[in-house]
Amino acid sequence: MMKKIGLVYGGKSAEHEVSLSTAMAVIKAVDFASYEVYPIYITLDGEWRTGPQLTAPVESVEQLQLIREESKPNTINEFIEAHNTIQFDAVFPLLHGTNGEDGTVQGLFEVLDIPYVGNGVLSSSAGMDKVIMKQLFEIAGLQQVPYVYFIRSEWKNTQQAIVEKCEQLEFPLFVKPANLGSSVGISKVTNREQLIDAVELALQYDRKVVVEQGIIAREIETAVLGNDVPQVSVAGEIKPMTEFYDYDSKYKDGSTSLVIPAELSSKVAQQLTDMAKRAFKILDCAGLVRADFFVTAKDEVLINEVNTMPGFTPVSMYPLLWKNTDVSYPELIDRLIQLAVERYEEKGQLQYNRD
Ligand code: G1L
Repeated sequence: MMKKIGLVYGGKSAEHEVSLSTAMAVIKAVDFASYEVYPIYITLDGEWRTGPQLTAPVESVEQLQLIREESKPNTINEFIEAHNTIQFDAVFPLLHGTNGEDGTVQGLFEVLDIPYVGNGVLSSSAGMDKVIMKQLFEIAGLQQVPYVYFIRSEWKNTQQAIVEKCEQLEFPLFVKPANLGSSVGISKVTNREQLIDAVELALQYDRKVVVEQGIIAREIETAVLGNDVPQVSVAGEIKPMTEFYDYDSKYKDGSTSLVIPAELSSKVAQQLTDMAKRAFKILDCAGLVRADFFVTAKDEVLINEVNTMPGFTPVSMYPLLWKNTDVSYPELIDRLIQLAVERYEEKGQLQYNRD
């Protein structure tokens, strides 16, 4: 039986273009003999546009930027109508940031009773808040870098005390808005004066700020795939390519290289696998997650964060880690769809009160 899948991409986000290229990559890889593929484009203005079934890969991204004769109000109806006629077996939320990976679009799919790929509402929103994530990791007994967090009103009322608490960590410190997937509003600081400026900047992006102790360590990542019994890939390393590697080169130039598999002792590799599974479990993840770690020169393993919607083109870390674990990109897509269907069916068997 042909499965019907919807790709939801675009979105009101700075990552609009990344989403489009990800949708292109998925379309290129998907087996058109097994799947009916339907495009669902969200414009930069937040308009939802559905297109006719795709029966072959598209030539260019422009073809994915579906156009409409006249603009309609309340366009989410178009998507709901499409589902009513098509009955998607699963939809892919290929979206970034607000309304994409923060759990809100997943909530829409829940309300509409549409099966979807990847993480649910809880893991998506918990994964978008760095502080909530750290607190859950703490409960799971996962080692991480020391940190301090606070909200805007606490900063206003007790700035001195917060600064002192931050200074109990070791400089350099990283100051980040708690609530963002991307790197805006993040600073590396080496003294009190910079710290105060950085906090003011971060508070422009979120009411909650986290200050983390900097660490000299290798950056190692693993890919997790599954639902109740997740599998973990080999580990990969993000290596700086220049000697003068710093915060800017990581986030701005892209001057890093990926080494897969990462060179690690079997003890560390085992620890990464175990920690990735525990992180997946404590966040109640589904489908997939990329788990990011620090490994120090003394082979201490600390969890940095998990990404519930990792980069997902064939040259992104997550798919590359699986490729090196003998799961090709098209197989990965099949597996994620299968996991979405399994999870939806299991949920359908639950009893709800007074329904
Ligand atoms: F649907 C999956 F598989 F769960 C999924 C969804 C979204 C995997 C990866 C992503 N990632 C992205 O959509 C993005 C980070 C490229 C957004 Cl622009």
